[in-house]
Amino acid sequence: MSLFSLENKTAIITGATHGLGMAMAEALGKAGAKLVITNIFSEDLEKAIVHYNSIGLEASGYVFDVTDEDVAAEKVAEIIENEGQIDILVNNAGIINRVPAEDMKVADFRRVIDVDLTGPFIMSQLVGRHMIANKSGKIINICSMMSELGRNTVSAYASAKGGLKMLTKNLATEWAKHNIQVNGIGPGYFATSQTEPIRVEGHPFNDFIISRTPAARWGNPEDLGGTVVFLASQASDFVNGQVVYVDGGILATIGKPANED
Ligand code: GCO
Repeated sequence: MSLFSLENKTAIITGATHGLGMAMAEALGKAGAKLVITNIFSEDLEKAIVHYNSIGLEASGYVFDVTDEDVAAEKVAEIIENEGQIDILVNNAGIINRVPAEDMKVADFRRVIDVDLTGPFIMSQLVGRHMIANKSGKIINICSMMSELGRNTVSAYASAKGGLKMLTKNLATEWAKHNIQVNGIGPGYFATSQTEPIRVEGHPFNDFIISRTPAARWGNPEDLGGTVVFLASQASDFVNGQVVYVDGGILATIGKPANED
């Protein structure tokens, strides 16, 4: 299993104070990585660090907004000074705003693009320069079903996540020569706080997702662990510019009529 070992590696995971980010950070930590967690909310970050430490994982936290390039530059420099070489960057921090396109405020659209697309660019550039100097690195961008598909009310999110898929391919193209692999993970529909409003019992979306997913269930955050460890490890050294969809088969199928099992 040494191909998948992350011993002596350090990973930055943005926004990993709950949900999918936390589950992925735990998987990286259990594979041996030292964790560096960022978030804009210091209280959430403190709680998350206590949680990571309580399950035996080494983790440190840095409070900043990934969309603020000047602050992010200072913080990334501080992280490198304190933690040493950064081997893995997971661009996980993201937001969603569900509003019909005809009603969405331009400022709200811009904010989603800023957090979900420009933030990963800023972090990739800052950490990427350090990885270029080290001649090695793994960058993992957390994409979405919405990197491929549209859905009512998520125009900003789909635009950002579609863009993030292309940023993944572009950075892979530019930085392969520096031995940096840039890949994405596209989670399907997962049971997290982000999907809680559309997962409640009786909500039509809940039944829709279960019938739309060949695996016939919502994903559990732990379902992402194997993929993130693979993409962070030596096992994926010749995998570059791919988005791995972990979706219970959603993107493989056209779906089925309501009356079919
Ligand atoms: C939605 C969901 C999605 C998921 C996920 C799908 O409103 O459709 O929240 O956007 O969060 O990204 O892959």
